[in-house]
Amino acid sequence: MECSENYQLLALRAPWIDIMKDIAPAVSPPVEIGDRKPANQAVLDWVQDVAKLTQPENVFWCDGSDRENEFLIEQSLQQDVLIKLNEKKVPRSYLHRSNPNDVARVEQFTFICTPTKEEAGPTNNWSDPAETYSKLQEMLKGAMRGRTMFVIPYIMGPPDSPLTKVGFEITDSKYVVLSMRIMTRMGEVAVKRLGNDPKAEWNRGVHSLLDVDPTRRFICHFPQDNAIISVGSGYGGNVLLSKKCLALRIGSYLARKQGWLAEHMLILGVESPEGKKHYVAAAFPSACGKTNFAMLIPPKHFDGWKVTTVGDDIAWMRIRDGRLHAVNPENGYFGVVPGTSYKSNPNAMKSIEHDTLYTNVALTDDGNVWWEGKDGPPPKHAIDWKGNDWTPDSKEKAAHPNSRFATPMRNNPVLDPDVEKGEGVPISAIIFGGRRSDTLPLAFQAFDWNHGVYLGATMASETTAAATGAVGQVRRDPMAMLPFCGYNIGDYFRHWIEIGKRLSNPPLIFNVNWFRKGENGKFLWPGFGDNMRVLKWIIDRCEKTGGAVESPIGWLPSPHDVDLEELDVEHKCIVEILGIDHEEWQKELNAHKTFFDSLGGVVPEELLKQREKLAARFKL
Ligand code: GTP
Ligand code: SPV
Ligand code: MN
Repeated sequence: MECSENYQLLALRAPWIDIMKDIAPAVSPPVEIGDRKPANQAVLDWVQDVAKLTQPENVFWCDGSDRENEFLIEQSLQQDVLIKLNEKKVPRSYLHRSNPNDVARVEQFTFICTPTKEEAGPTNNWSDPAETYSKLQEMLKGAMRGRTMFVIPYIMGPPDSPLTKVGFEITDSKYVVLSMRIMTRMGEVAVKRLGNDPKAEWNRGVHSLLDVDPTRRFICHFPQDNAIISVGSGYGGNVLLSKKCLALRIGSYLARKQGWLAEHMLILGVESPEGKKHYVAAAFPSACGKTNFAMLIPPKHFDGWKVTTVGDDIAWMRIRDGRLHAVNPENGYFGVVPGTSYKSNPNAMKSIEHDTLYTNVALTDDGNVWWEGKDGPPPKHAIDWKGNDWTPDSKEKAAHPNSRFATPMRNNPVLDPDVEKGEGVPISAIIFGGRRSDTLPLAFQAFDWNHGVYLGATMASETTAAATGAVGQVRRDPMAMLPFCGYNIGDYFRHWIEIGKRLSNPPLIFNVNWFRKGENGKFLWPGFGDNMRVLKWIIDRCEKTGGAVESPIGWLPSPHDVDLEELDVEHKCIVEILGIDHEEWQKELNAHKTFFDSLGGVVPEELLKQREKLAARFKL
């Protein structure tokens, strides 16, 4: 059989078409695979309880070894969970298709189950813990019959960091096991870190695909128990419980209790030609440019400048010597595929050329992957993300707009050398940014910490395909944490203010917007590598060498404060994107008020005062 036909055939056997077949049949591992039980009695008891409830055919204890991984890949290929890609074009890489009803995070079915509704606050869905446990237990009864129950030990954070947390995820999805091996430090390292103390703290995560029915899809967090239960989904953000569930929702809850910060932020290093290095952390909402910014390649004009990646999605930050220090709790990137190209993000392209697990991209006839925005012309024929024939004339997209890659961070050619440093990297600047077609200028700097907290708290962004629901609607997304803050947002703001008081050397706080549009509806700013120009201004401000003018909203760079050398953008566009329009800002100010009012009295006094001061500065 021709290679091309082979790939088409595989594509047509997408598992969700065959409704009679169980979507996750059990595997029968040979001896010495799947049998390495940890010794900790609390883990053993918990696994036994979950097994009693879900009744799997067998229990598979994951150790993260190569042999285990090879076995699970082979089983996944046999069960059509994965399609092997062309070994020459994308070595050791695979394509997974999730159910078309299950392609993004489901915020409306995500719950914070604290003892009281007030603890979850006005921005979270809340449900009563006892009722929710009992509802989920009902759904999980016998849910793993005929399936294998995998037990995944993992840690979040570098092995020698004081912030590092142990988690165990139980799942009946092989895709989850394979992804967790990329995204976390999995296996022995976690078992060792946990040790034998049955009272040691660790996160309990239970996931079952059930029957991938959207009406039985719930992502529930029990912060007071350090526990997560996720049912009915097989999509990354809903099921890789290490990531949004533990590192952000439970993480932010623990962070407040323990006096640190768990944030939806990239962390990058930026080194000048003279060898002076700064680290910055940036919070942009989902699909708003974190991965791209974290891997930025400076334009030619910035010869000698180097950007390195510590993390692309999550930062855990603690205070050390009066400064914020950040670690990336993850071990891999679960990044947006569409729009990724050698032109926009060469480092991401190099990262995903091999050893990558793709979800919901298109498959070409020669076994390669394709997506909208990839370099070169589209293929004449491909199989789209749903498994259907696709040609450039098709009305539908070949790759889902929220198709993703999972790739080990080790694949990144610009991985920062200090990524494993347990104490973290010192943060010189924090950047907030959203996707705003109007109002928000390219960049500005907060006057001080509390003003910076206000910028974060009032951030807004146009919604994207990363979550189900309408795309392109402006919504307030404080600190890019709206879907990820595991407790009351008012307490979260207060926690930020308190952290500021404890910092003798706080990072400067900035706001950026790569997405402002001109009258013709086109982006005014080229973005991507050219964002280095803004980053350089930010570094100059940290070094106290950069210029800016005082404006009502903060310190604004003038055109001559930003290095625009060799940039092919008309001067009038530069003036437009750097400037602020007082009428637009009146609306923005009103929107801030509406947002704060909608939170029902939880907003700290300091931030209400910041709004008044902002309004007053416009009246001067
Ligand atoms: P999550 O993984 O969902 O948290 O997203 P992220 O913040 O890491 O977003 P990512 O970097 O993957 O970017 C998402 C989309 O924004 C991609 O389609 C990018 O091509 C696009 N994008 C990123 N940076 C820029 C930029 O500077 N300008 C423009 N116009 N688009 C950008
Ligand atoms: C996001 O949506 O912010 C992501 C992708 O980083 S997911 O892990 O699916 O949530
Ligand atoms: Mn994210």
